[in-house]
Amino acid sequence: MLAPEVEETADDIAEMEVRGAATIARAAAEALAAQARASDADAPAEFRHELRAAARRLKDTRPTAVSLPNALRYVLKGMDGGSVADLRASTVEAAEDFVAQLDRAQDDLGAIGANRLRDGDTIMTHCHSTDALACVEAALDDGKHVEAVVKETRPRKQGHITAEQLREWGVPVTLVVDNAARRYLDDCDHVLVGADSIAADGSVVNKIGTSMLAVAARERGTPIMVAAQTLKLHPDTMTGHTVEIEMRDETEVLSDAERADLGNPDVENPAFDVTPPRHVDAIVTERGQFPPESIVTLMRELYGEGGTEPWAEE
Ligand code: RUB
Repeated sequence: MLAPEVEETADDIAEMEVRGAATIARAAAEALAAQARASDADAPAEFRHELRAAARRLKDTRPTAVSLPNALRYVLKGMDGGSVADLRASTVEAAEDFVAQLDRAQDDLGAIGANRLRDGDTIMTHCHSTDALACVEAALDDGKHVEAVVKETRPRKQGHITAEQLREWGVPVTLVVDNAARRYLDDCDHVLVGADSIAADGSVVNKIGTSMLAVAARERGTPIMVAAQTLKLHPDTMTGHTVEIEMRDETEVLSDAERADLGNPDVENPAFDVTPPRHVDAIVTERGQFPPESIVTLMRELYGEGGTEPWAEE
């Protein structure tokens, strides 16, 4: 039986109460630990079966952020032992290790990203990324003054979360609608975004609108920096798989009543897009910063030749 925490976490991820690739990964690892603690399995096989079922329930919530399957993979690989007690303890420990690593990676990445930001720089952000904000936080800790132009990020307006966080840190923020980005790029020294997945060729999958911003920034000569811990590297893309782009409910774009008023046009709501590597200057990870084209070397080192599926039914 699935633990209530697993059902709650899966619903929260699907409804975007829990959102952003790193936060989703953390919640999924913690949900597997909750499943391990709650399990009343009598036999090791039954325990493993339950954990795999919980992982599948969590994985099927949102398809684009690879941090989610990477987190599940990490925890399930740590599940080890010949008794239910050993399996439980090792699963909980793996989940705790995962969360600790995630925090450490974000701190290390922040310190590296902060080196790219000079005192007095202005950044432009899109969506809300904890990895990207870790770079700003580290720059502020270094005593640098940073200002921000924050894109609203339709349709879910995650830019508001970014603005609120930056204001809490005392950063001067100018919030603009997405369509105003190009006008303000001349005032910005960097575009700073996060990622949901990085493909083997260095393509960056992130919130819808990132690629349009990157094209405009290239044209303006504004460097584009992607802050993405290695948890965002998508191992399946080494074997030719593409990253699935989530299509969300159209009511996030406009209500049924508004849609009816417009004569019921078709509406599409892709949540993410793909920015090609030639539009990205640097991918900043906890292992250093990389030109996008070289990220595959790190991917191979960390993930071997591709992703495994430890959650599959045996
Ligand atoms: C969030 C988004 C973020 C990345 C990185 O999309 O695109 O830029 O997930 O975030 P959504 P982080 O709001 O649809 O989940 O750096 O926190 O992992």
